[in-house]
Amino acid sequence: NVLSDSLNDPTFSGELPPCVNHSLKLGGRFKPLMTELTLEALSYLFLELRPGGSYTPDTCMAREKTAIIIPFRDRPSHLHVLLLNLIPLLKRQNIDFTLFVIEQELPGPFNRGLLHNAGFIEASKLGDYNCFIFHDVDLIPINDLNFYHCNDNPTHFISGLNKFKYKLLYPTMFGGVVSFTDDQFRQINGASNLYFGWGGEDDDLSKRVENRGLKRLRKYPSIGLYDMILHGRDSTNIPNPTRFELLKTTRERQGVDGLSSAKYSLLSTDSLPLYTRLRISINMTE
Ligand code: UDH
Repeated sequence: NVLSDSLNDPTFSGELPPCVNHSLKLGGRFKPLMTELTLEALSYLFLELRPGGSYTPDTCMAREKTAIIIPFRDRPSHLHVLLLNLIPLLKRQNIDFTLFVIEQELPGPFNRGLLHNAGFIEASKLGDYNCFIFHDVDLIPINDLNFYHCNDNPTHFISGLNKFKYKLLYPTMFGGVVSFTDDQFRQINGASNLYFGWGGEDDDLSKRVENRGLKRLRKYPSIGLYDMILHGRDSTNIPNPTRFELLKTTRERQGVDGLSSAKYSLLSTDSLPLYTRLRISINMTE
């Protein structure tokens, strides 16, 4: 059969069978490992990743090519815990993925929306990804039946957080971990670039999906479970006082504020053992 030929014959050049969802490797809910390992120790654990943090299943053909985009600044311990849990889960699910950590340089308030856009643009220059999963660094998935796939509509991966007793605060929530195909993200003109500081940009994204006639899908309550690494507010990410005003104009801005207008400088691209590190600077006055 095709599978055993492909495994045993080094000259085999036929196509691998498609990866299927119901893999024996999946166990459902699991207890995450909260140990903070160094990046070096982690890289020894995951030697099968290619430089830049890419992985391709070798016994089947993944259904899509996925870029995991992690907006980041100064949270190394969270990143290491995420890598320790997320990489094995993605491998068990037979995902063809690359991990991108998009990092905003100081000074200036954090801008998560603009990091989404910059991550999407820069990752697209480096590979032909057709699925993008935007993933906060402090959210650890705890059920491996929560497939890191794109769907026919943008999808919110979180149905419950430990912080809210494994529920959500409100039904239109669309932050933390969300997936878009390449087309879906372009169709909504990406995320807003105007939210500096904490809050609002995820609600703006939620409205942008709705405004363009797309649906927001959500994982089943027993599947989309995450443990958030509890933390305080970052000093460079204080609540944005203009967020409520901005949210009133989402529809009017959507065509001109987004992927099409994202302005940033790419400072460096580093192919590290477990991820591609993209450093950018944002000029708040531009
Ligand atoms: N992020 C960083 N560094 C920062 C700010 C944000 O990496 O300095 C990224 C990171 O991926 C994070 C995401 O942006 O997961 C979202 O930011 P957040 O974790 O601050 O947002 P969240 O709503 O946190 O999860 C709420 C702050 C809790 C304060 C509780 C006070 N009682």
